[in-house]
Amino acid sequence: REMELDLRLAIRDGGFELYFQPLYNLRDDCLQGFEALIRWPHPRRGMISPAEFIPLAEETGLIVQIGEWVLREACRIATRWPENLTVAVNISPRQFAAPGLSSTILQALGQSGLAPNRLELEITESVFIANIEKTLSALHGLRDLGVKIALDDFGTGYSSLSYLRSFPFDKVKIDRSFVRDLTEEGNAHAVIRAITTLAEALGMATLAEGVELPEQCEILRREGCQFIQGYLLSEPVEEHRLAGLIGDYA
Ligand code: G
Ligand code: G
Ligand code: MN
Ligand code: NA
Repeated sequence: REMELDLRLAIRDGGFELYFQPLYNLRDDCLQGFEALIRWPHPRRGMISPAEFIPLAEETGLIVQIGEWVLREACRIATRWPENLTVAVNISPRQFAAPGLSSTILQALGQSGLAPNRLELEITESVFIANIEKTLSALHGLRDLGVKIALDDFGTGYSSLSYLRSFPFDKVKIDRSFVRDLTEEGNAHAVIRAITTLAEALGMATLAEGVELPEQCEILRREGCQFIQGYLLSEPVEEHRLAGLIGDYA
């Protein structure tokens, strides 16, 4: 397929870019760090969204090489930020299952000099579908490297609660579908409260994704959610625009 060939060329020629979106701490009103989000400026087709090419990269296994680039680049860029800021990197299920993820992470940390606790890995519930025992031992292995682990898109998968109980995630990222409906009138805030209460009881932080309105932010604060992310703060931006955001939110 043409797109697959183009993906291989982009891997070979360094044809991807990382964008960054701020993660904001509502408890102390400080910037926590940024999530790295890959972009593919295609020579003929313009900017291609990861929603379009990550599935193909997963199918073909090319995600492993792309993911290595993302990890290296994200760690390298994060070393230029103030030392209290973290970088979050998405790890797709195939990348998680492939051998060598922890050595890739160690390499990215070693080459950049980034402290392990400044790197946060985002995984989705779908990694648990494979083999729960293996998944848990892989997660503990990653945790032993000193990196943080977040559960991404929480609430969209199957029996989320059993996964929450089986591994001590540092953070649970509440899917934006729960945030979209958040108004004073509806009952969506009750779901947020239930999730933050549960996460807190299990010793995990919560972040709400897709926060677009000040009203949503205030409800989230009130319902005990610690972190937010979304267009209210900023869309994902290029590295050269981060200094401005760091200044605004520091
Ligand atoms: O940034 P955007 O909303 O367009 O991302 C769409 C999807 O692509 C999201 O689900 C996001 O998690 C995923 N994604 C973005 N960057 C990466 C990446 O570097 N690696 C992986 N595996 N997924 C990514
Ligand atoms: O699956 P993941 O959470 O990694 O996906 C992150 C994606 O969510 C990014 O591609 C980003 O473009 C998108 N996103 C970030 N903030 C918002 C927001 O406030 N509203 C909506 N609709 N999408 C957002
Ligand atoms: Mn994510
Ligand atoms: Na998400």
